[in-house]
Amino acid sequence: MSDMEHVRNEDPEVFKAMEAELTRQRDGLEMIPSENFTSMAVLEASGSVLTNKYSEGYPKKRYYGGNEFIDEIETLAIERAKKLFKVPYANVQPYSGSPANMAVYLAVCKPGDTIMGLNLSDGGHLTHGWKTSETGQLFKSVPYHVDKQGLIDVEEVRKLAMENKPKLIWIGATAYTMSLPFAEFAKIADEVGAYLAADISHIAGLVAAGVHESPVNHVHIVTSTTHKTLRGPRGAIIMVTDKGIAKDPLLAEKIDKTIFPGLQGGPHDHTTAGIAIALLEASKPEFKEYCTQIVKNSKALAQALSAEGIKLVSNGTENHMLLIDLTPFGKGKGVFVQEALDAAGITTNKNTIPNEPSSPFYPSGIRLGTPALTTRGMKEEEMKAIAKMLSTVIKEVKDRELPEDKEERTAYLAKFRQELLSNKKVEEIRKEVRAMCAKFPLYEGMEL
Ligand code: DSN
Repeated sequence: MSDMEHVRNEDPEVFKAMEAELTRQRDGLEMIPSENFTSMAVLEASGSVLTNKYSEGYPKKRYYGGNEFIDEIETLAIERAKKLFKVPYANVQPYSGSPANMAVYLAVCKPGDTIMGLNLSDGGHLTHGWKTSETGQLFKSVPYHVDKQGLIDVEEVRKLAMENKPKLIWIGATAYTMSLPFAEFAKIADEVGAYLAADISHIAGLVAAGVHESPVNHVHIVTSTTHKTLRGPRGAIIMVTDKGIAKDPLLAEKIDKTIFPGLQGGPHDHTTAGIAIALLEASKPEFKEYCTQIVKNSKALAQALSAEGIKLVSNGTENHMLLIDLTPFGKGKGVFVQEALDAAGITTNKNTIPNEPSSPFYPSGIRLGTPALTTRGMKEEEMKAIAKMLSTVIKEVKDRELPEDKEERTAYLAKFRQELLSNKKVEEIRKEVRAMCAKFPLYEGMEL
């Protein structure tokens, strides 16, 4: 019997795409560092009857009846988050990372206030004040950068903070491979009287497992998505630390009010249940082993790629992520490498690099990570083999040049994609990828 027999019977079109997506996840190497595979328990909760309920409000303070079991679930999620991250307060209702971060702004800033975050092409996130995000338009954004070694330039942060006296400083990243300097940022934020918020979306699992330093003793607020290294469903958490409550005893209350009724309506209770389960899973000794292996894999991959002559931003990694710098081959090569790797069954994403010489749509880097591969059980041995595959594909397309003219670009890329379909080297790597994936089954027994 299919696990999705009702979808199959009622909507064959959606079913077909779902089936193809399961096959894609099973047969390929998932190397986008912000993606992962949840446990079956998280998956079951996410697709459960909890999606039927309205629960506006918070446990025991709802605007709808019939919430006694939802209250139990949300309370479990909150208590588990507090225990795992050692914080006095958690809100598990944000729909995802961007609304969670927006709630932080609205709880501690007024439109027009100055804020600071890591510049996008230096590895920062859109919601940390980038100009095309509302966060860069509603607030006066002063971005900070990485230095020549690719490390966050703490001296620049200090200088900019002294000059601009921000209300809020973000520490966190989406494309940063080194450990985050929470203590240094805390000194700066305290000196200028700013709120310090850590967005640990990428490293939440590593923090929970003690594999990356926790920001909790240094910052006032912590935000995180729940679906990356934490292996939960697609959602987010906002936490306030003791330091945050000491700065403003009403901070937790303000954040609750900003999430609901300020920004959101009914929480996604099926997601809340998935978050509760993921937090329980993350408190187990196996999760510590898992996160330790993520970083070992990442380091093994970095070492093997460097041995293949592939340049990495900051020359390596201290977390789950690597950022390949393709500029030794020219600028804007990320699109060719991402497309060619896709054709080979290796999913990554093109990404800007510090001092990006091209543009965010045609950037010069490739971002990759090991959380999803590690979930499948892959170890250092596989990382060495994958480094060779990556290097072969990169070298196969490194001489491609993007036409300057926009229309020519589109036509050139369409032709490039077509050519990839009959590229022998890419085809060989595709076979190797399939063979490796077959040794590390994903969602065994799940039938669509
Ligand atoms: N889109 C996420 C990532 O890939 O890092 C961040 O929001």
